[in-house]
Amino acid sequence: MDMNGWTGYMLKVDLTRRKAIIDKYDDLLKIMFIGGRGFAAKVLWDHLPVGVDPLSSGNKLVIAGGPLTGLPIPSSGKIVLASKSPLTYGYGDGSIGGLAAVYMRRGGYDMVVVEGRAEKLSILVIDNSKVEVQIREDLRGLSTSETESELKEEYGRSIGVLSIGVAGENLVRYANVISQSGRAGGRTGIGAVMGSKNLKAVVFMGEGDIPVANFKNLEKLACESYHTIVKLSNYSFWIRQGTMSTIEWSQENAVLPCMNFREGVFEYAEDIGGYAMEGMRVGRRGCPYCNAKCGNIVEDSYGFQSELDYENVAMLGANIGLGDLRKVAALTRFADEAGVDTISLGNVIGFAFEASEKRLIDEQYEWGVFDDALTLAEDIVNRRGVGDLLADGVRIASSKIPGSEEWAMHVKGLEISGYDCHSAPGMALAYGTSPIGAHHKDAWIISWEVKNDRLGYTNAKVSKLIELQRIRGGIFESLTVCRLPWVELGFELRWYKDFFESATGLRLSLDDFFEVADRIYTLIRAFWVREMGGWSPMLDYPPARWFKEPTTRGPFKGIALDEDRYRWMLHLYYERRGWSDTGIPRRSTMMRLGLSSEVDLIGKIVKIED
Ligand code: PTT
Ligand code: SF4
Repeated sequence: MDMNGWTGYMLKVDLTRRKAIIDKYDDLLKIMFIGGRGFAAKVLWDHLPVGVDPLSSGNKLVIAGGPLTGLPIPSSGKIVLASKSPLTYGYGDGSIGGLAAVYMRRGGYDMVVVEGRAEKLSILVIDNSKVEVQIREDLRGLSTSETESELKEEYGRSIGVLSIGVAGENLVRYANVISQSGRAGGRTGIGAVMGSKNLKAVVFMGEGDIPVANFKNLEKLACESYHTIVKLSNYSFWIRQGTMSTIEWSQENAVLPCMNFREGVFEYAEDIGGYAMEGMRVGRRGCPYCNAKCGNIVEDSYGFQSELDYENVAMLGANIGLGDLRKVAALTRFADEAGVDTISLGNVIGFAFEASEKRLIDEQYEWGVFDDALTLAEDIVNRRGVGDLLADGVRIASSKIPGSEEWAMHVKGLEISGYDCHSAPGMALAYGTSPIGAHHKDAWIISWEVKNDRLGYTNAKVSKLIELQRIRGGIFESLTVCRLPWVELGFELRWYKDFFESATGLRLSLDDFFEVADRIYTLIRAFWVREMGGWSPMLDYPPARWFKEPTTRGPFKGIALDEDRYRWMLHLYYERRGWSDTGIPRRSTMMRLGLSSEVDLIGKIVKIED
């Protein structure tokens, strides 16, 4: 059966042998996993050797789109980048917007899987069905924007580029991948995986048509949906501030991380918030096919252009005590050029500042001092001095700095994104159970929690969390389109069912999509269990600081998480997911979700319950 929406092809590239094969993949994958994250999880499960070193040539980089990626509908220019993570040693992925998504699909591929290691620094050029691995030592040490400009000079402007900076080349474990000077993806260390493969960049060119079941209908829907989006009530404010208004929201609700997540309020929040940004803004950027572009461009303290989003400012501003937005922008630009994740970088700098304050390291840093932060960031991406240790992330660094474990702010090795959870148990559980480590992508439950039941540890929160994971981490990551029109503007979910039907010819209900989402979550959990050789609920806990050290200021002063009640919610979460008390998927759950061959393998590694 020919199915539309998907091209049906994957490109497999072996960098060691400099060989590429175009392969038709099994149709069943489309129905069972849809695309993007679903495809990546299945490919990594099926083809990655158990226990592989994430920075060895045996690891694989998966670049995957879904059936809506690159179609002319709102915010479809996104792809998933996935690998075994060098930061967590478990499943890792990230989403990145840009022309790479569009040209990969127009070039004829739903996914590209890269394995091996090039002998010398190389680029991968995918020009429709012509694929080439080129040695490009001349690009070594170039920033991501220099790399992209150089490649545009050579290949023209109609290309999509994914590139790494020096952080990826130097195997900083939280190096990410950058595109179009401000699109950033793969905070789980996908940039380091590319670096370990000597892969400086991937260039996509594609002129083909993406097969669609009912193009007329899709066109009509696209037209209606673009019009609908601009009429949504929050649209004009979103266009003004994008994610930056979350700074004020987080401050008001006392969840803005401050001083390495000690507090949830920051005295200079107003100076780094959405309104301050508006006064400085010189432009707006974003992803292809989006009419709600949210990348805010400002001039940094050196006069260069930099893109500001909430996470960048929360983590490289409030969390390190820096209240000057132009200087925060300079740190963000540094991160973009070096190709390092701003969230982890903000965590690591906060961690180092605290270690210095407590005299656990010899280096002297001070909260809020820009020069200290920049020097440290430079040391990290170049792996110099203490930067070498910090380039491995807070989990590894804290294991070598006695006395720092309780305030190494991570879950499963991935540093926490921008929400303090002393007084947000639902968000703490979202971080605890996210399938990649502490990231808000899968469930930004905090907005619901603040409105509905701030401090409760309840059944309803667990249900809401799973619902959000199914929609955000399941539907959006597998259709592989941007979720922000839905999250921020209230663009309704029903549109995506209609887009899906026009693209593929298949009508799925919300419950059908949820089943796919549950399959993906369970497979990813099985992957973690396989790679860890077992599981402990402690791996699903947030850091000790939030339980043991109440905040000292703001409206929730004196509050900390309650460990017993957190444990109760976690166990309820396991039960709802059909996982055992120790967090391992049950045999019956895996069978129900059609993961029978996976059950056999996992059963050889750990004892699984019925
Ligand atoms: C994402 C994480 C985020 S989430 C931000 S800001 W955010 C940080 N941005 C960085 C950056 O910038 N430079 C840098 N060097 N590192 C950065 N690390 C951080 O990375 C981004 C938007 C945003 S802005 C968000 S929430 C939404 N995320 C989506 C998602 O995850 N899936 C999806 N289907 N749609 C999404 N839409 C939104 O995309 P990671 P982008 Mg990103 C400068 O990658 O690894 O998932 O980490 O993709 O194209 O930049 O768009 O307030
Ligand atoms: Fe990209 Fe922002 Fe548009 Fe989403 S809303 S597609 S992140 S520009």
